Amino acid sequence: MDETPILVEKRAGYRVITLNRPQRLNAFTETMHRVLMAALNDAEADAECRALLLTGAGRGFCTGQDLNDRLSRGEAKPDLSASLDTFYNPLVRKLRALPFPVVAAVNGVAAGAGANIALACDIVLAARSASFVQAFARIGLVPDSGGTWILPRLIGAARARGLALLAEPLPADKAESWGLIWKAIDDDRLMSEAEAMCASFATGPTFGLSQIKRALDASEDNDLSAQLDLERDLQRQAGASPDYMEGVRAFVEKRKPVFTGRKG
Ligand code: T3D
Repeated sequence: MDETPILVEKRAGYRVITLNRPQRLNAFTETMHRVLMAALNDAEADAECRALLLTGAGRGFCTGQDLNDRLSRGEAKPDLSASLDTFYNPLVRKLRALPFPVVAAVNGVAAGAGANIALACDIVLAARSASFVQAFARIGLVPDSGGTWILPRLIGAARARGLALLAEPLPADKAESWGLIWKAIDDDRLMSEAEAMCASFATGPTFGLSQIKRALDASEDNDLSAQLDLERDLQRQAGASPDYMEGVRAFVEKRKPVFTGRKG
């Protein structure tokens, strides 16, 4: 079952990464973590890759840690902090830091760390049949993979507490109306919309987009004054990029810009 826990497809300017353990609703094993991280590093190192689409095979997106895998190792009292340090935390940091947009196409249930990995992506699209479950409380755990950080920021304290403590599924439409995700989409249109979005990002001003990611991430910790300084610094770099000049010229010449995505 685990021969290819991750599928990678190269498209023009972007990659599609599919979590591929459908019989377990794409729950994570250590092997899958390692293969996924290698795929993300490979995409990052490829100058032609300007966007990433993350989705799941079968009827689920991802249900977090594979609980069978943990039990089958016979670990009576596993140190879960080691699992977070080695796998989940580097994964969330990597997704946030990739220098291009990451789109999650949540094709089905996203539970436990699977939900929070989806929410760590820059744009979250979800099939209407999908749901988000902070399943951790059902097994005596704490939401991880950034869940306790991102939930209150996206949907406020009351809803974050409800989701985390009750561990009830949140349907995609409600996730959209709460502001947890960008958009819920009819199931049969999810992948085409997600691919169209990535194709558009793949011809976008990638360096500028990466600076937007940086600015928004930093705003979570900065006060207004520090953020104004950061915007100034990032704008200096963005304004020195060829894509800025191309964007301005294209506007004035009333044509579509042709962006290189490069910094300089
Ligand atoms: O441990 C560490 O390293 C620390 C890090 C922890 C991070 C975490 O993510 S902890 C949270 C782990 N995840 C969960 O607790 C979710 C477990 N899954 C579920 O609660 C349910 O599967 C769902 C509510 C998500 C979906 O339910 P349903 O009824 O649609 O599907 P199902 O029948 O439960 O699942 C289908 C199959 O996938 C089933 O196998 P079977 O019976 O057909 O052989 C089920 O056991 C398997 N499966 C689903 N999720 C997992 C899983 N097997 C192992 N681990 C899973 N996480």
